[in-house]
Amino acid sequence: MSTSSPEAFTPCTLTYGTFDVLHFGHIRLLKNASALGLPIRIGLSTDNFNSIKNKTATLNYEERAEILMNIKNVDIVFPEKNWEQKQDDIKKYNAKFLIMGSDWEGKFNHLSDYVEIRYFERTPYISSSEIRLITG
Ligand code: C2G
Repeated sequence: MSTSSPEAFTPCTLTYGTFDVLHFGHIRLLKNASALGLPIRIGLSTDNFNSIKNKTATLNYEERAEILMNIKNVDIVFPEKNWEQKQDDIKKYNAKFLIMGSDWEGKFNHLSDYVEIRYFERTPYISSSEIRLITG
């Protein structure tokens, strides 16, 4: 698959996140993404962007990317370095859908001229920070 020009990318479903200590909440979101029938491309928060988001991750970018690249239907993981890159990413990766969990409800509606936005129910009672607490 050549990546020289944006239209070379097949249509996809795009999502973003830290995806630290991958758990079934993340997996359910990615399953919902798969159900849209297109390959999944993930803007993965860099370690630097996580600090901007006041988030600490147990795993570094490379480790989190390696895990995601081995999830069914995920064909590209690329760095999420800032909040503003999404519009360019939508064009570059030929995104038909942008999906996020419901904790982001409405936050990306300003992109709805470029892509179909879907918010999926966030899985309650599970989060990376809770797992970190339990596993110490
Ligand atoms: N998620 C979920 N259920 C959970 C935990 C997370 O559905 N129990 C979803 C979130 O809603 C998000 C995705 O999984 O869509 C990744 O979650 P995080 O890694 O917590 O992502 P976040 O730090 O919120 O980064 O530009 C957007 C940001 O990069 C999102």
